[in-house]
Amino acid sequence: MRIVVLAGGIGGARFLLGVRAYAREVGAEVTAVVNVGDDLLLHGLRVCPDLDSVMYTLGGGADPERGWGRVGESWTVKAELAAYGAEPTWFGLGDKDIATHLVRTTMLNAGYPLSQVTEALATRWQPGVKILPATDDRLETHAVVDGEQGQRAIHFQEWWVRYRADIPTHRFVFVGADAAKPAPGVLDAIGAADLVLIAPSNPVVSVAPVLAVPGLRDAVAGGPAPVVGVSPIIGGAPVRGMADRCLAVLGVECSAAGVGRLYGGRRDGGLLDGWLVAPEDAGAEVPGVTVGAAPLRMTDETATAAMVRSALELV
Ligand code: GDP
Ligand code: FO1
Ligand code: CA
Repeated sequence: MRIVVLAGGIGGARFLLGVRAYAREVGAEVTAVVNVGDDLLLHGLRVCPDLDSVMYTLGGGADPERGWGRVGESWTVKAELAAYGAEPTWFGLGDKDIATHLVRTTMLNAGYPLSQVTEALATRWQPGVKILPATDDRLETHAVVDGEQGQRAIHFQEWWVRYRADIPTHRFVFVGADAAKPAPGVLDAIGAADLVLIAPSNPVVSVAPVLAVPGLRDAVAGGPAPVVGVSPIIGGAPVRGMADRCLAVLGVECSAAGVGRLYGGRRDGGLLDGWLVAPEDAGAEVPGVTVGAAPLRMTDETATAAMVRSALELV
């Protein structure tokens, strides 16, 4: 059995722990197609928050409380940069994490595509699933906000970290998406999949930029495998993070049903065959989609693997 998971950062990473556990039980192969819209160039270094969240989490090196970066991190470089007055001061890189960005940036500068660099980094972490960036090309999420002279676009990280997603926002733009190609292996994995899962990741700024890569959405919607999504919204609120603010920008209700309808049923040109919601959201209706309810809190691998089994039962 082959399983493909569309994933962002922490929600994607924790879900993948359960998918991997399930896959080990049944002898399945897992490919994660991960968002790169959060990526940024900082102090000359290429930082890939969602790829790193997935790699560190599956490799046992993630900080469980913070939800991003390395466990047991130190911040000497961050303090030294601050002593120089180096901008931005609102985004900090940990010392251990910087080693990842140094290796990645060196390889990228030598001409290797991000997908190959990601594979090379993963030889250290042995994540047990194939981690693919959605694209090797530049694809950056920007938020269009009110500026002093009309609207302006700011990088997703400035919107998310500096402004905590709490400024008047008109829309999101996936800069570079039009010209991006799916990374090598992405379309093949989707075409050969027996099941495609949409992780309980942020639908607006984690999953949408993955689907914005030309050809990727069509490969999922028109592919042979059943597609099941898992709701990141429980009881009308995100489990963590600011998905509510992201959904508000799109005018989408922050509910399990709202996100399910945003993805839409395959029958109506959407993506989903099945949509898994939490017990408190049972009764949510998504036209053309089989909706099921199961506990959706990813407290440990066993609970998360049970979510995967419930997702499979829907199709
Ligand atoms: P990010 O890129 O690090 O922001 O992470 P993702 O986009 O992959 O995931 C963020 C989403 O994960 C948020 O909208 C959360 O609501 C969701 N999430 C986090 N923990 C859980 C959980 O235990 N269960 C469910 N269903 N969703 C979760
Ligand atoms: N999030 C923050 O809130 N503040 C930070 O200084 C910060 C630094 C950072 C460095 C590397 C990395 O991989 C992630 C980092 N994050 C930080 C998390 C990140 O901005 C977002 O949570 C994700 O991009 C949203 O998916
Ligand atoms: Ca993200």
